[in-house]
Amino acid sequence: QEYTAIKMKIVKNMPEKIRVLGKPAFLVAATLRPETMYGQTNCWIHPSINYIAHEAINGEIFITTRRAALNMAYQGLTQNQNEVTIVAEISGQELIGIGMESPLTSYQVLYALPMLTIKEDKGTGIVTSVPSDSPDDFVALRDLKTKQPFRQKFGVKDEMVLPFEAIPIVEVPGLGNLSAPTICEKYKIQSQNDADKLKEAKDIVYNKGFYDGVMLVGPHKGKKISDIKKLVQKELTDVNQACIYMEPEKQVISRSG
Ligand code: ZZB
Repeated sequence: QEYTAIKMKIVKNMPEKIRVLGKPAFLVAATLRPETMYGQTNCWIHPSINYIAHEAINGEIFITTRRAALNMAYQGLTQNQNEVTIVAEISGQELIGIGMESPLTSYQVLYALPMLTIKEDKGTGIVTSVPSDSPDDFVALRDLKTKQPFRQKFGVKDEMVLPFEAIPIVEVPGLGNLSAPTICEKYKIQSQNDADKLKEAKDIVYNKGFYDGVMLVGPHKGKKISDIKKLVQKELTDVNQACIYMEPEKQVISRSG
C-alpha cells in the first residue's frame, strides 16, 4: 500500500518535551487521498495510542507510531539508515490540542483532536481529517462539535473545533460538492460508532469520488480525481510538504480446502 505522508508542522501548543529539541517538528499523517488536502480541517489522534518523536531526514522531528517509524527507517526517511532514533515518547492524549500548519488547506492553523476508531497498525496512527469527502471524518467532527462532554473529557477547547466546517473541494455526480455529509445524512449515520454504515458510506464515496469526482479548487480545478491524484502527490513531495510512505501488505493467512 502506498500512502502520501503529509507533514503537518507544529506551530502552536508544542509539548515541552518536543519544544526542547529545538527542531522543526511534524505530526505525520498517512493518506490515500492527497488531492483532498485542500479540505483539511483538523487531524485525528487516538488518545490512548503511544506515539514517538523520532529523528527524520533534514534535521526534522516526525511524530508517528513506533511501527510506522520502523517502516520509515527502511525507506530512507529517518536520520540514520535502517534505524529509528527516538527522541521522545508521547501519548496520544498529550498530542491533543497541538496546532499545526498543513499543506493546501484554507485553514491557517488546524488542531489535533481525538478519534477513537484510529487503528494503531495502519499508516502512521495519525490521520488528517477531510470532513467534506470522508464520512469517518465528518461524523467524528460532528460528534466533537455536538457533544460538549466529549470535548471536555479529552481537554479539547471550543475554538479547536467549533469554527471548522467541511470545505467543498470535489464535485461528485449524485452526491454534490459535500459528498461525505450528504451520504451520512442519506444513511442516517448517528455517530462514529455506526461502524457498518460508515464502512458502506466510505466505500461508496471512495469509488464515486475517485472515478467520477471532479476537482473544484486549486490548479487542477475542473479535472478528474483519477487523473490528478499522482500529480498532487508529486507537487507535495517536490516541495517537501509530504513524502511517500509504503506499508507492507498485511499478511493474509490462507485457508486450504
Ligand atoms: C484523508 C482522506 C480524505 C482519507 C478522504 C479518506 C477520504 P483505507 O482504504 O481503509 O486504507 N486512515 C489512515 N490511517 C488510518 C488509521 N491508522 N486508522 C484509521 N484511519 C486511517 O483508508 C485509508 C484512509 O483511512 C486514509 O485516507 C485516511 O483517511 C484513513 F476524503 O486521508 B484518508 C472516502 C474516504 N475519503
